[in-house]
Amino acid sequence: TQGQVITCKAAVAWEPKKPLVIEDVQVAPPQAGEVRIKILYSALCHTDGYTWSGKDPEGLFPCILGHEAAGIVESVGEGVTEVQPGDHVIPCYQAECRECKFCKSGKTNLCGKVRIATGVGVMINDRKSRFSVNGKPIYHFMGTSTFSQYTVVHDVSVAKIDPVAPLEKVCLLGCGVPTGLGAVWNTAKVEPGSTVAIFGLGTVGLAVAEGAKTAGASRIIGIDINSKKYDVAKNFGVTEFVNPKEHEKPIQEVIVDLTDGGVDYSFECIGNVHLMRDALECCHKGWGTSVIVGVAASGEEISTRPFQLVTGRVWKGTAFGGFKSRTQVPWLVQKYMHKEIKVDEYITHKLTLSEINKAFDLMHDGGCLRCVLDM
Ligand code: NAD
Ligand code: AHE
Ligand code: ZN
Repeated sequence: TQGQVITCKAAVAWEPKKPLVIEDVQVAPPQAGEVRIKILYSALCHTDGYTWSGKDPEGLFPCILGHEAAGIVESVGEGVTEVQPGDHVIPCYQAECRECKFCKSGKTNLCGKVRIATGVGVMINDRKSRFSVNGKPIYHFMGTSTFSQYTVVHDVSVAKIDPVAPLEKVCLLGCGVPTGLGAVWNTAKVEPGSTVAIFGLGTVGLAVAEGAKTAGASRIIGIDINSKKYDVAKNFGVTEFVNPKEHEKPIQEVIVDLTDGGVDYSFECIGNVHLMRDALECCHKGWGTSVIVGVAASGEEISTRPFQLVTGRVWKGTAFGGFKSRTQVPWLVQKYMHKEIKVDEYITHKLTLSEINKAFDLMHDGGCLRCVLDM
């Protein structure tokens, strides 16, 4: 197949909110600096649902969504040296070129090499897509497009992992789990004994809980409007549960009262700008830090009284938990293999690519954390 167009199945999002359609998609060979990957497993993340909803300013249609996956390299383009056919890999929506201003800064995990292309659904070389259906181009998504049996990504967006690792599990290390763990370890840098509040107990929020537990947090308060989340959340380290629906007072006041003036760290893992404000305002005066992890829709804006910051609270955000993707995803895989981080526990459902619309429906079901598609 090397050097040839591959025809395979992919879930195409033709229009926002319209059910995805399994199509025969033509996948062009990788060009210079590109890698074609046979995707074996792909999970769904809330961000796929967000873009599908039409609220993502970077969401272009028709496109192939998906960014939490694992697979095997099928072929590589000219000049690709770090991976070869047969390598087991995880595609990374946050690239790492190790050469750009961002990568060299030592201050961020964001990379500038291909971001302009991935934000508009094309490859950086020729600003074109490698996907088509009957000659009609289909946009890429987040530089990954993993809801396809084959995808083409930039070489700076490929993490080579231990071939022994089970791909049906470690696909989760492409987004949600690292995001939550890294928000705690890299962005907030939670210290032992800290108090933590987590808004939203989906996969990302639960991974924050797990990260906070391993960081030695003394209290981990989980906030969710779905009370069924508590039993699950306990297994990830949440020590107390607050359901805003069960309180008359604004939630930030409830948390402040519970914690003698506020928490040391809070994390918004929902994507709701009102809760982002609440998360900031439930932090302790003088030092409390709030990290925005959730993705809010186009046009939404955050607000608070500047006094909140004047009096020492800190507002931050995180992308992929601050992890340098190509360097640290293989390390996270090793941590999973050594049973130092959970992955299996986040997988509540398994379906096949042809059942992808059912998987999107499941995302709104309180009982679903991650649904892994067998491609
Ligand atoms: P999810 O839908 O599984 O979890 C969201 C949780 O929030 C659910 O448990 C839900 O019951 C709860 N919730 C909803 N409304 C609420 C409210 N008003 N008050 C309290 N709880 C409420 O989603 P997920 O996959 O865990 O992702 C969480 C967010 O993180 C999404 O916005 C996603 O786009 C974003 N995300 C960001 C990054 C990043 O790099 N920054 C990475 C992955 C995901
Ligand atoms: N296109 C969206 C931005 C969405 C967003 O913020 N994405 C996160 C990852 S979410 C993964 O589930 C991210 O990494 N952002 C940094 C980046 O470079 O995109 C919008 O709203 O415009
Ligand atoms: Zn995601």
